[in-house]
Amino acid sequence: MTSTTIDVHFKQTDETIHVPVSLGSTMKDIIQYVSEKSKLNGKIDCADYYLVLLHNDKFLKNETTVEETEVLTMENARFQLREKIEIREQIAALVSRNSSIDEDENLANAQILINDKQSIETTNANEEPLMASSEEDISNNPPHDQLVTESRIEKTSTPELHLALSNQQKSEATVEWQQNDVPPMTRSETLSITGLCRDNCSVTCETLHSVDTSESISTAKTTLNSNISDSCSSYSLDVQSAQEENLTRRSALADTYLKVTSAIKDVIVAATRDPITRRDISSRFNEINIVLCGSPRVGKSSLINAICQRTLAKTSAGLGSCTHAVSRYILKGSSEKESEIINYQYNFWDTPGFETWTQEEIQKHLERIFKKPKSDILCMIYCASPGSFANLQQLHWLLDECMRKQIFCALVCTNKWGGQKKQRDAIMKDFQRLLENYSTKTREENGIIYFGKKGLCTAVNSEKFVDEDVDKTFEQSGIDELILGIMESLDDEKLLAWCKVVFENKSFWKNLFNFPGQLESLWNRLLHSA
Ligand SMILES: Nc1nc2c(ncn2[C@@H]2O[C@H](COP(=O)(O)OP(=O)(O)O)[C@@H](O)[C@H]2O)c(=O)[nH]1
Ligand SMILES: [Mg+2]
Repeated sequence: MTSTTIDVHFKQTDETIHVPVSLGSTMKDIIQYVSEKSKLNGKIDCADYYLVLLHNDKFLKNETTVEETEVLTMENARFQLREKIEIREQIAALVSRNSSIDEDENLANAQILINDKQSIETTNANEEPLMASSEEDISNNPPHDQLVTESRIEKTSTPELHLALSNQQKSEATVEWQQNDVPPMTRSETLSITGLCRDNCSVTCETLHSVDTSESISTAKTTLNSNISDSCSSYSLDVQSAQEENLTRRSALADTYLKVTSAIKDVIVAATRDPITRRDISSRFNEINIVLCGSPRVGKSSLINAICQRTLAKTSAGLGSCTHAVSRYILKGSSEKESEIINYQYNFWDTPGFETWTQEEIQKHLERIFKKPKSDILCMIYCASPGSFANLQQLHWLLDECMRKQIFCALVCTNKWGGQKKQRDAIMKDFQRLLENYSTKTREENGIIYFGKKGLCTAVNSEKFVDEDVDKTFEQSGIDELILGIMESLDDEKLLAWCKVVFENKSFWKNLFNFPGQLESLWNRLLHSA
């Protein structure tokens, strides 16, 4: 049997360890050897680490032998030992790469940056009765055109000057946004600064604001004036002479121009205290919606908490549900990339009122989410738990509506140990029967039953379940599989957004290595989309 030495770079300690191996040595043997010989003296949990072949970055399963890797026949082949959790960073890097290539404002742009400052906000139904009572909701809103907040910079310089601007800079030159979802505004004021720039850069900034922002408006005006004159006075270029200037001067002017654009944004941010308006002022912003349906107390909130590994929604242990109306739970944050702020927001629409919804109401509510500007519905998750009330006719309507809108549907039997097996089986049977209306069953793997790109169904236990009758404890189960199932089924442009939903779920990323087939396919898809 051939015996030789291979080099393994241990990323965490930045050491290279020479490992004696034979053809039959497994990756697990190598990991153990490196762990013992490294500075960490074997004080690591080998289960948290994995080996890759550096030249192709391929994840190697623990049982793989040296012979199977064919590493001994390669020249300068090197292994690297990495922490499993690092897969998140690698996916983040891929997503980030994707964003810099594709500047479109779509879901594929959602970024995962490690330093993201995530914040969680729970929107109480009382604070913002979104979707709760549509009639009332709509009548409280000002007419659509009254809510348009617009800022425009018009630049009428010579064509030569424009040539000095890159495409991105040009697109920055006109900043325009609309937002239809702000609370009623009481009066409007126009800030208009024209003729300050000698190159005919005229700036008009108009915003709607509430009464209590008048002070901010006045500060904002001053700031705007001073920002613009500061920026522009340093380049008091005449358009005529600008034509004769060299490229350096032109690009300096372009920089100034961008500074002005950014100053305008700052001013508008300062001019309103309304968080929604502030949020929407960002030049790049995406809202991603996940709709949760099912009767009250079936475990919708618990499931979302388990998926995100964050306490996004309150759960209730009492008789009544703690979410009486339709509520939105928000996961939001912002990332900074090349000094551009990219805001993102995930809305989880929790629908405890679903039980009473008619077909028209289902259509109306989904339509409203669907029509939110810069929004997309990532998927719909329907929950039913053994023994709980589930109206199949209603679920049928819901599925019809989702399919019409091409929304992926995950039907989940929650709290799977909470009832009898026959109840659980009956739910799963109903789910399958309904999904078969839209696609044939394509496969069944890891407890997930797939119906192509249309939907899936599965049973999970979102929280530890203690069965006191038999004194037995059931741990959380089926969550990683569900996350992966949705990941596998969503289109590439939605895949990145879903990765972000589960980005903080560190145990999921570690456990991903228990599903090597899925890990590989996920990685390949991400590489492909990047
Ligand atoms: N053991 C266990 N309890 C669950 C599970 N899902 C929900 N629960 C419990 O069921 C109750 C209702 O859950 P909740 O998520 O608030 O339901 P919602 O009204 O549909 O959002 C809470 O006491 C949860 O702790 C589960 O999968 N396993
Ligand atoms: Mg809830």
